[in-house]
Amino acid sequence: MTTAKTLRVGMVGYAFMGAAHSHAWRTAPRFFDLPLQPQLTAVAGRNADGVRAAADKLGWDSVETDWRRLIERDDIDLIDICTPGNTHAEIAIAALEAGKHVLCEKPLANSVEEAERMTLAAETAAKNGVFSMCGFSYRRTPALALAKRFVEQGRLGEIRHIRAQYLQDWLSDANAPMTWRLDKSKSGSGSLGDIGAHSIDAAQWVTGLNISGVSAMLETFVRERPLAGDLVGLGGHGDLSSDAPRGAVTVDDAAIFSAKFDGGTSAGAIGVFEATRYALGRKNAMRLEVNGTKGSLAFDFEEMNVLSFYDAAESPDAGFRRIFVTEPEHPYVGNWWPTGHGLGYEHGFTHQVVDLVTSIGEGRQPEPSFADALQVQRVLAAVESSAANSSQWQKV
Ligand code: SOE
Repeated sequence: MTTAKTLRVGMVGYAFMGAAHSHAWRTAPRFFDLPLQPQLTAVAGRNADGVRAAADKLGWDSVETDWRRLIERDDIDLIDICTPGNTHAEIAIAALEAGKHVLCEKPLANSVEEAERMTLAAETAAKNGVFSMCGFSYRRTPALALAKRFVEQGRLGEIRHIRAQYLQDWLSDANAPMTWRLDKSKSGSGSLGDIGAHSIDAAQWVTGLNISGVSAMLETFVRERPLAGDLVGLGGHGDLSSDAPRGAVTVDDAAIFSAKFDGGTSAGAIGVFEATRYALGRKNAMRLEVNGTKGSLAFDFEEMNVLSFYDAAESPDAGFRRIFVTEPEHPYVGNWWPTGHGLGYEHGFTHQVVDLVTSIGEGRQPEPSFADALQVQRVLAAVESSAANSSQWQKV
């Protein structure tokens, strides 16, 4: 029996991300020793039947139909925000002002202005031991965490090139329905913020370098799609009749940009980024390649348990070595299965909970902080502004 104190969680939203977070809250204390024991105290959603069904399925003790009630409740310590971006700022700031810790899905907000207000609220709350974190969950993929460890150990030397792609294909069907992810007023941007934000965060985090300027291009291939009522989740393939009412897609379908990195000892690093949901056959190819003066590393989430590493000190024909990141000495892995067995998509969210709860329990600011996520938001804004100005160079 555990003697750990509790951390009572109230989650807002219960679709794809809500399910992933629920699984993480339930699972983390079963595989990791945590200083606080998470409790799935309440979940909030506007649809009374929907939120009740989600609570039963995902394991929450009670429901609310207004997120404000979660914040008023004194039996809740942390608010977990799993809703579209247009709601993040209001919920996060209200929660922090009420003294509740916050976990907020990515991207942090729909604008730099919102992200700045959230960061100010976060920094004020942190002075009173109330913490916040943004959910860039890919940081917690063991192979990417190992990549960061290699960079910190100096095994890549000085960083020259960063190549980041995030390729999916779930929108390639022109009849796939409209979802909130395609509505700028809800999502802020399209592929850029939904998946490109992950690449930006991962590239900056793994290398320890920040993007200082960009030149960008955005494209929307399909400008109208069938309306799909209250559809949640990603949407999938369209089986709606061709005369179904259609709605305007107001976000980018694809984003491409080149970038310059600042900071660290590698003032000269340059990068290329690509994010799209139209790369047929690529399902969740979140890829990162880094070339340094001593070696290179490459990662692809479609083979998430592998990190490829090239060490220039070895014979040139040794090539890239495929490291199976499935061993107890690798980040997070020792708490799971016997050597060699591998992990999945959901583990990133579980590790996110582990890191968050550990930081809160130890009274430390968790990472990525809202300030870290604000830096990503500034890059997103610079990309949009460059693209709107014929790819003109835009400082971040
Ligand atoms: C959809 O493109 C999506 O679910 C993103 O919203 C997530 O952040 C990413 O993990 C997978 O793809």
